[in-house]
Amino acid sequence: MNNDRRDAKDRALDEARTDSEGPLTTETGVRVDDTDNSLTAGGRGPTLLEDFHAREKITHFDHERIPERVVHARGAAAYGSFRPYEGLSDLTAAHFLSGPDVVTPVFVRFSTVAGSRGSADTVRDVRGFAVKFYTEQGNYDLVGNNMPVFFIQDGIKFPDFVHAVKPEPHNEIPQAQSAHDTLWDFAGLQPETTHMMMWLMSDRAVPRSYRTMQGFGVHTFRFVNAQGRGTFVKFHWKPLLGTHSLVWDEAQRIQGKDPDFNRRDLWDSIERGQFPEWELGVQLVPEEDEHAFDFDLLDATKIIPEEEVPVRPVGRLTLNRNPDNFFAETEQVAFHTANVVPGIDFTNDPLLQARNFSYLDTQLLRLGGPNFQHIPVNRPVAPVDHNQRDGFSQHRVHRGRTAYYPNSVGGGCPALADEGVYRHYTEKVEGHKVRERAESFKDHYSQATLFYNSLASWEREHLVAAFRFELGKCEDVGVRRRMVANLVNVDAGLARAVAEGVGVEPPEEGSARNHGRSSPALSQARTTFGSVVGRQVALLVADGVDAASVEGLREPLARDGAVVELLAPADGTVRTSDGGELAVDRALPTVSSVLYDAVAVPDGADSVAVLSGDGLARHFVLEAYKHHKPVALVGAGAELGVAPPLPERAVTPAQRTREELGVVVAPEADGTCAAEFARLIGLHRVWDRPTGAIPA
Ligand code: HDE
Repeated sequence: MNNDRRDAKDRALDEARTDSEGPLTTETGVRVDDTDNSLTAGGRGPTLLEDFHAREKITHFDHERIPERVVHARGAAAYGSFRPYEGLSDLTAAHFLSGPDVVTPVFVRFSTVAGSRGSADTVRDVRGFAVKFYTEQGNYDLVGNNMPVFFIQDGIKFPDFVHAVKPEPHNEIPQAQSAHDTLWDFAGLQPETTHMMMWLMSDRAVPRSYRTMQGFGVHTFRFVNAQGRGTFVKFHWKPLLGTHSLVWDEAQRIQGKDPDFNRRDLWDSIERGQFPEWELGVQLVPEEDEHAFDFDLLDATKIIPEEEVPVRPVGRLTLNRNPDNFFAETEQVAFHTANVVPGIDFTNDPLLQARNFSYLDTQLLRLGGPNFQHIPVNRPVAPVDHNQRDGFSQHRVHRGRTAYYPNSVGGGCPALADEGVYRHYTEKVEGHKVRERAESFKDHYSQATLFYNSLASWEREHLVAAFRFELGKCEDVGVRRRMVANLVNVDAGLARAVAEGVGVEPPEEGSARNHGRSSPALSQARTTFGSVVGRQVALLVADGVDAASVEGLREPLARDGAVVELLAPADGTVRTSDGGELAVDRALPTVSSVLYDAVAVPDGADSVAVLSGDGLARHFVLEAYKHHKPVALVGAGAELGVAPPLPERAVTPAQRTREELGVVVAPEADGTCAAEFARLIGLHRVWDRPTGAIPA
């Protein structure tokens, strides 16, 4: 790597990095010249206990696995940096937010929640978005999700919720799926889940890429400045490429075609030098406005609508380095909500309070004891000095006679710090010891309705289809019925549409009526569009393809950052119509349309004739069309024998043009054709295209 990109964390990791340079040894450094044959009494005799090499090798192997995370087991991570746009010292004493000169190394882990370590990436689920800032004042962990609210209000309900969403205990089915009775049983009986269930049924639950998903701190936190003044704060991560999602049908197919789809995308984009970036934004609420909202700031099932409190952009996160070793770094990284630095404090959100207990507790089991902060990925770049000693896998060799405070024998070290220290916000707290839910936490529907009202029509269609899919997988009709009865409090039309799909009687009107309010910022129709960076574009080719037609599409798209691949019936090369050759990137049987964002069929009568007789090629185009992806048909490409033929016959007589349907049909791959194709790719998907009748 380029040396000027090496930051403090990267340099610190050098100490732990190990390259294999041989010769082979045991763990104690004794050289080994045979690792294929055990030590036996005679060539065919029993293996001898004294074979320390074989025993060490097998014993270590036997102990290679550690418990996977109880939630968020499946993940992928990368290093990078965070740089503020401006100093925020008026709001927070956090040094990493003190000005644009302070660049802080970070490690970010993305994850699904319910599935186990080996489950597929593109399941319908919440995504974790956990950021570890290695600041000069110690590590700060912002352990967020890609949705701004949560399923429950009080951490004591977390085991119940997780037991409900995880595979059912008697047969461990289904893996990484929310579509089963126990989750929906819980949701129907626990109305505080309703708002989050709306998010889970939305397109947010199937992100196209980690690079194209938002992140949220979810809880209301507190900034505290050097004078001790507090300000409530909600954190937002906004992807520079926009927030984009897969189609549910596509997401399911990717689970088979490439279970590592999101992980691979993150890895590959960093390797290509297309570094994923997010903007950090904050919503700020002065302490005196704590009760100014019609919901409770401490309730994690609520957002603060951006229209009420705007999101102020404060800095940029860039991921630019893949880890060296998945287990050592991505698996062993230990996030903890209570890893805070001066200037950032908690609130009394009961979900956050429980997390502040849970994350430390879980690492003790998962990483085998109290010394997990010694693991290289977890080590702060800030100096560490304390009187904690011993424990499993102690990695420090503490010198001296003292491990207590106060001491004189050790010269009084470590002395108490007198500057840059963490000071808890001075908050007055009083109350009776009670086990109850505050009155201000009891509205479970208004914001679920707000979310529904804010969606574009295609987003609503996806949401209704998702509810139908999920409840349709529930065997227990009572579970379906109860959930639909719950939805009527969100919107009667929504409940009716779901009821019709899952065969239960349409519900009566609910207690609440749709209030008609919306928060337009919540819709993905309002996200950033226009970039083709990192978009996967397939060009289907065969012998006889027109070289100019290929290059006319490939060159401009690749120049703008798209990843353009030539797919042919077989790997190797294809002959071009002018007698040349083009290298094939992948053979069609090894890929699938669901792994690409757009497809084009370049000109060349012979090539198109071959592709027309190839079921995989025809299915590729049809399936891409079904999943609302831009299609370009150049010259003879328009003759590809796809049944039913592309757009016209697939649409109602609205007399749409092919362009409106996101299909570019052009006689040649000139600048106009390429530009129009790129424009459509930049729109992500052609959502208005009707695809219900496409049989792919
Ligand atoms: Fe977590 N969560 N969580 N969670 N969570 C864990 O910690 C927990 C919650 C989140 O990439 C565990 O190290 C409780 C909200 C992420 O390593 C565990 C409650 C949010 C990750 C745990 C919550 C999250 C975790 C499992 C309710 C979004 C992955 C392994 C009170 C704001 C971090 C581990 C990584 C992981 C507990 C709720 C996000 C068991 C008790 C809300 C991104 O400690």
